[in-house]
Amino acid sequence: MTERTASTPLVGVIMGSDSDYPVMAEAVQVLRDFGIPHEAEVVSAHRTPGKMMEYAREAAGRGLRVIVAGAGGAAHLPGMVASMTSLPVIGVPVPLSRLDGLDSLLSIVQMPGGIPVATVSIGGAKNAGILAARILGASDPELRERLDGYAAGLAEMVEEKNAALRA
Ligand code: RP5
Repeated sequence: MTERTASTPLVGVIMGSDSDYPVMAEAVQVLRDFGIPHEAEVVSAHRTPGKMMEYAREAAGRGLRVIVAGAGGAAHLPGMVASMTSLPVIGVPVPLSRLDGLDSLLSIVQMPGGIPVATVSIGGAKNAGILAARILGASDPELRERLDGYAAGLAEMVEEKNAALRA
């Protein structure tokens, strides 16, 4: 699966397999909702290592500003990509059926000093998308306003639920 928005993508969402897409789709959805140009592509550390290297090395030059990388099991993709680009990389541990994602989490989160991956929770692709938006929002006041609006909407939702509890 490959997805690319019309204008130059700012966020690259990559995943080790198309079987990761049901999880990673939440990151893609967030980027769509915030109107952030993005692309989504399967790039495997183990099955397409050459493509992974090319993707990581060319990402900044192509205009990408953040990479969201999801993988499951022996989840080497986010760390390997982070070792070949200075763009911020957000890692999403994708849960597989056997170890519930603990293997994915530990594979992604324990990076050696010097090569950071901002790891979200197991299956936390939604937060990965929001974090990517926040990174871009740091230098984009208009996007930051939309992020503030989103947070205000969450607070409102909680209060609506409280009102329903009190009714
Ligand atoms: C990882 O292996 C992928 O990220 C995926 O989570 C896992 C299993 O891949 P498939 O065998 O379903 O293609 O590299």
